[in-house]
Amino acid sequence: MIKPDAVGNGHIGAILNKIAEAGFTFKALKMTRLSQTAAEAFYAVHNERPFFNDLVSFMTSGPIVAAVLEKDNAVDDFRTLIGATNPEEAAVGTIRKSFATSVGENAIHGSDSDENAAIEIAFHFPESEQF
Ligand code: 3AN
Repeated sequence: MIKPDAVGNGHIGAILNKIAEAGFTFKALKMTRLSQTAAEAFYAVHNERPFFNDLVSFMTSGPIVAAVLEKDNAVDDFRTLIGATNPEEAAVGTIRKSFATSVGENAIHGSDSDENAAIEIAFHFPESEQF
């Protein structure tokens, strides 16, 4: 997901271009806005964390871009491409270093395992929108 901060700051095109240049293929893509219920469900794993309410509020604050990406070693390679959760710690050239403003508003989300990727793909896209 490209998060509301990066969408609002006009970075959709630049971020999609970086993803494509890194060798990922787009299997699904859409702009949408998460409801409160959807954001709470998506981040349910974090619901005991102190930042949960801020995270849900931020993720529902504007549109996001959801994508399904394909590549060998996609999960690890995408997490390398996006960089550390805190943009101050993210490596130069990563998406978060280039486009994120803070640890809470960090421009982009990537699945952390193949198993969670499958869950998150189904969360955003019916089979008819996956190619
Ligand atoms: P990542 O997105 O790098 O996998 P997670 O899964 O630990 O990081 O956290 C999910 C999201 O929760 C982050 N993308 C960020 O928006 C938010 N978040 C994580 N840690 C913090 C924190 N210490 N303060 C505020 N928000 C945070």
